[in-house]
Amino acid sequence: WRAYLLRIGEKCHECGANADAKEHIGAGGGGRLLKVSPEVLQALSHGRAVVALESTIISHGMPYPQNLETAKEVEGIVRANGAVPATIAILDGTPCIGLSMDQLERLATLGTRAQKTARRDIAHVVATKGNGATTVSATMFFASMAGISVFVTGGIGGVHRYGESTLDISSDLTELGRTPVAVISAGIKSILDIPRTLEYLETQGVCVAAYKTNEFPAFFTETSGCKVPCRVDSADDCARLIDANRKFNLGTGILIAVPIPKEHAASGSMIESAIQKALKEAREKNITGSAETPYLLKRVNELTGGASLAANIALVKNNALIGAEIAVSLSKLKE
Ligand code: PSU
Ligand code: MN
Repeated sequence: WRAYLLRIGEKCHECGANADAKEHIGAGGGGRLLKVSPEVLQALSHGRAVVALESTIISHGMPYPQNLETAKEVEGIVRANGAVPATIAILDGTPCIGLSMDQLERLATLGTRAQKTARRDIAHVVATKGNGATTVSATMFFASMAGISVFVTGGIGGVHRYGESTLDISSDLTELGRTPVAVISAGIKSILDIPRTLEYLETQGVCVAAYKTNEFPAFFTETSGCKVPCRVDSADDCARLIDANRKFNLGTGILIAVPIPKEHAASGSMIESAIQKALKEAREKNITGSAETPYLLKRVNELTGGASLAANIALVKNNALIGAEIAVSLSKLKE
């Protein structure tokens, strides 16, 4: 393992080619703070396609062993489509970009004993040498630091229902407003307030694009009733969007929302009623803050007899396929 990336123009020890990774991730910058896996390091240093993956979905989003199987399969799909997967997590206080199979297994078996790590938790987890599973916000932060511009996940956080009084608004949204990484997701769950989430993203200056549709998808279902301002119809469309965002140094993220594949959309009304029940329970048990999303995911899966988990796994895999295509297309644009 090498803890830094090559500087621009520096020769790679393994293949002799000149590196074209951004200089700020060289030895003097973030590189010293991150542990980048050899495979990811090679790809980044040569401008090849890399896809960042989050780890809260592994520790808190799915039960063991489906979480480990899914994490491995998702990495396999990214590879099969020409990109290098970089799962991101903090292990023993060190942010790791790209995990080995052992590390992936460790995270999957730690489960909720790993700390759910959003941006606000990064300093704490590092300072205490803890194990942190990064949410979308923290994963975007580290991906950006390492020079990775495409990130695949299942769903992102949003404005919670009644967020206008609780102020429970996921830091994923503010991160999208300040970090130039494109996030490929299946939209947000209807456990959240979708219209308010889209309003909030607009305020944050985030480009929200829907893939092959005019409507923002609602995770388990293809539609939410909310229109998006931008439609993309191919990986190349997405790459051009990311490229334009970068050229103008907008500094903001991009949310690319990919609807769950038709054949996998579990019965919408069944899941919706489970969501209502889980929401009611969460309120009765006073489960709030960062504990709310993991609780709701777990309960909805129990209430739907596993149908929501199966749908979740299917959509993450679909996102991985499209995300890899986008990363490949982007790496060709950069050439
Ligand atoms: N939505 C899902 N599955 C998940 C998450 C969200 O369908 O696993 C995780 C992601 O890591 C996301 C985080 O970044 O939950 C948001 O948590 P919060 O609402 O506490 O910001
Ligand atoms: Mn929250």
